[in-house]
Amino acid sequence: KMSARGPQEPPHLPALPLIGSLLSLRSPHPPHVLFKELQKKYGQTYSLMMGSHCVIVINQHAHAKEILLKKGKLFAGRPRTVTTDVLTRDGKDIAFGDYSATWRFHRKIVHGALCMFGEGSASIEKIICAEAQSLCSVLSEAAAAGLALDLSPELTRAVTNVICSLCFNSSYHRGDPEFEAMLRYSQGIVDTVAKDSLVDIFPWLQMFPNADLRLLKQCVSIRDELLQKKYDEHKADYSDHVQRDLLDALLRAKRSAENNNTAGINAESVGLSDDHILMTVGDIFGAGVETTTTVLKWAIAYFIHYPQVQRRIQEELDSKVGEDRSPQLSDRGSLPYLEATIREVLRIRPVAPLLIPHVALSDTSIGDFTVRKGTRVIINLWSLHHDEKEWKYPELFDPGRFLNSEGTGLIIPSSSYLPFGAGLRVCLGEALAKMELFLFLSRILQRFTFSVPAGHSLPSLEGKFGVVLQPAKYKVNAMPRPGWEGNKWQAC
Ligand code: HEM
Ligand code: PLO
Repeated sequence: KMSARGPQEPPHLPALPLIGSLLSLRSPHPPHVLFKELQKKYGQTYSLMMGSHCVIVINQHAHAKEILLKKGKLFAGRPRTVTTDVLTRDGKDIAFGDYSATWRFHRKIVHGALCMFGEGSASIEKIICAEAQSLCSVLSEAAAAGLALDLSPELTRAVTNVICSLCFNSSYHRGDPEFEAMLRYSQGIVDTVAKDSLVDIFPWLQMFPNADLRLLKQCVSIRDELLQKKYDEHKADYSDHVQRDLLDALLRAKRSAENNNTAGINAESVGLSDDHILMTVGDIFGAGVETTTTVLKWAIAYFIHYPQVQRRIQEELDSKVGEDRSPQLSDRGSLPYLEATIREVLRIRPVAPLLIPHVALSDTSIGDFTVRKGTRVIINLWSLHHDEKEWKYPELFDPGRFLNSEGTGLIIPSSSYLPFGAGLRVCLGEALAKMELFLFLSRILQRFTFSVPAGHSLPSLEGKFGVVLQPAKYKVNAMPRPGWEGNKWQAC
């Protein structure tokens, strides 16, 4: 509905030529926090200039839903930036690629391949449970040695092996040099990519932009070599009759496009070039590793801060699953408190606090505000998830908000909650991520209690802003629960 005044420009931060609104964006806070603060002065929806680009920032769910759902197609574009172009060979991937037939086609293939893993002997559930079990064995060893443990490398390896099975039908052992290399390059990419669209203009990160770009290029070239190796191996023993993984699914689509060449459709024209395939797998692999690992690290950090939450999940596990078997996906319905906790972690520390920027594909509007074609739109999920009008004490970690008053069923108490985005650009891995979070967390909490090691301080809950919002490094004590001291081996 239009206001009496009719269409209007959104409030605008002061801007200067070349540097845009840089001077108004000086702040010790990370961008999502600053953008939330700026609402007080400019209102929930405002615009600013980043260099020569017009950007609209959204801090409320009504406008976010108008953009993602009601006008999803009008806002399905992605901006091109220097760093994402380096990562994705000029947007030949899904996440950073602009709206196009090729983008749609690749989403469809990935979606189909992920669904295919629902059934059969190599089902996603079995793959995840096997990795969760091997994670528990490592934790047992460390616990037996009484070590204060940085869980990050082992969580990453477990999550990597799940996505590695799905993408490449392979996995990594501890100490595998290829895995160690992957850990390093992926962190280098997380630290540097997508900074130029947002963060490059922030003074405190603009100190060494060239060093950042050099690091990014180095990391990307190591990643590309690894992807290329997997690709060559798959091409060498590809068969039309078996589809082992996502890469086979992409290769099959490519073969079939090549065989239909006569109809004027060829692999290049539908976007099935080698580059496109590599970049799509690179996206799924990268997203598959960095997102889920980050959420697991946040969850465990919060368990340490809120031991009563950890205890209540364990009580729920003890009464609904017991200790004679491991939790499985079919237990999800009977473990509402664990599910509520996962939802609360995704609310309080969203993986992608600014989503990925969207772009208006034609002249349009948001509420009463006019929006011109090409405008970049940043949806500040942080503001949605910490909106005081929608959430009581938004900084309080309280899984109970997601339970009904009897504590027996799950609810979504506010529409200001979009951890995976929504609409055409909604996360492709939502179902997979939720399965992983449930199976990993239920199994480790069945067997271990986490606490701060003597002499260490509590994990920081502040978060390091980047393409994903990661917790700072911390160490934990993993204490086997009564009955699990010997790490009973449990089948899936
Ligand atoms: C996009 C969240 C896990 C693959 C996104 C977006 C968010 C998100 C907020 C951006 C939506 C937008 O720009 O509007 C999450 C969270 C995860 C998670 C919270 C874990 C808890 C995964 C996993 C995969 C994945 C495991 C891989 C299988 C993708 C892809 C996109 C995406 C490919 C780009 C979609 C597009 O631009 O069309 N995700 N994600 N995500 N996610 Fe996830
Ligand atoms: C993570 C580092 C990898 O080396 C490359 C990579 C690919 C896809 C990206 C992912 C990184 C970070 C998280 C992203 C994902 C696509 C969708 C996902 C941005 C950079 C989210 C949360 O939106």
